[in-house]
Amino acid sequence: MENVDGIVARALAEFSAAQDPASLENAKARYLGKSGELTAVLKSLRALDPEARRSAGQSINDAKSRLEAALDARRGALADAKLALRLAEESLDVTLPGRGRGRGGVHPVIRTWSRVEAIFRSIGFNVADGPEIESDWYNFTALNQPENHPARSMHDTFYVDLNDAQGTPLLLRTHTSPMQVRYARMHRPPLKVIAPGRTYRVDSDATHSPMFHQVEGLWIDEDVSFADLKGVYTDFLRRFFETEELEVRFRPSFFPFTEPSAEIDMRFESGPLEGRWLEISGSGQVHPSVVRNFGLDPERYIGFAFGSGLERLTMLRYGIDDLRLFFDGDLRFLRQFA
Ligand code: 2NL
Repeated sequence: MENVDGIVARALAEFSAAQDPASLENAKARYLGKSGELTAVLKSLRALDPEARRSAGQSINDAKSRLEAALDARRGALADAKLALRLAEESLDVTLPGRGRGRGGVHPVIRTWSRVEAIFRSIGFNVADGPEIESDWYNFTALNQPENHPARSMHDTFYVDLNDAQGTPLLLRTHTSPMQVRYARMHRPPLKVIAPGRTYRVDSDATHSPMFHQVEGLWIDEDVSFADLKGVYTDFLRRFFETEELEVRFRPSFFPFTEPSAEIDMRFESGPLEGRWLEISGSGQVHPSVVRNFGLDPERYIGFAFGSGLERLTMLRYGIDDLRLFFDGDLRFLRQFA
């Protein structure tokens, strides 16, 4: 039947012209579908006599098989082409050099923090860590700073729009002392602890940042004296700055939580800062009321505390002259410590 050969020829041409599976399946429907051309021819056989119908049916079934085979081949070819395209597009050049990972560095203030911890641990101090959001009792009241104390003013302290379970205001701690109060109330003497950490005050200029780092130290026992404070702190400074050529002096001062109180000054006997007295820490004998707030009898227990700025220690150790460098995030500065 010449008719069938013509249909087969057109179908094969359309199959190989199909560029994607959808057009291929559409082409298939036009020839082999319910109302496809070949299907129509098959239906027309009903009009023929049995003899003619058999031979015509045979050739149509052969034609169908050829078309099915061609379809399968074309489906496979399209799938292969699609895969080849994807492989080409998504190919990886495994010989390219890696992008690498940027190496981080430890911030200079955090370096100081670690050094301070290591030095104090080595002479038997524990390290305490606690909340940066504090109640005003731990931050002020327990430290002998009563309700009308100026340090409690909104101008000096960041208050949080929340109260604690007792209804007293919460605030960002202005020093790490509240942690030492917590520690003292949780442990029995001898108390020998430092509390390094972030602290906050409403203050921002060339020499003050609203967030800064402090380390406080506390040693309480039955017979801890100012001589111990001087010994411990001098040893700390000499080890921190890695020099024995360092002098320390105490100057009378005032803090609400210590009595007597002293400013600690230090002086290098050599180097670029040679001979200049530098203020390095506040300190004093812990006030009897504060010892009582530790839950201890001030007639029996006595000791000292000090508070030093980690930024200040870092600036002196590395010769940094501007506090703001610590907080700008300038990599040209930070990389020098990586
Ligand atoms: C300063 C002053 C100081 C303390 C901190 C302290 C802590 C407790 C009890 C008593 Cl729990 N005192 N800390 C004492 C004296 C001075 O720091 O201006 N530092 C930069």
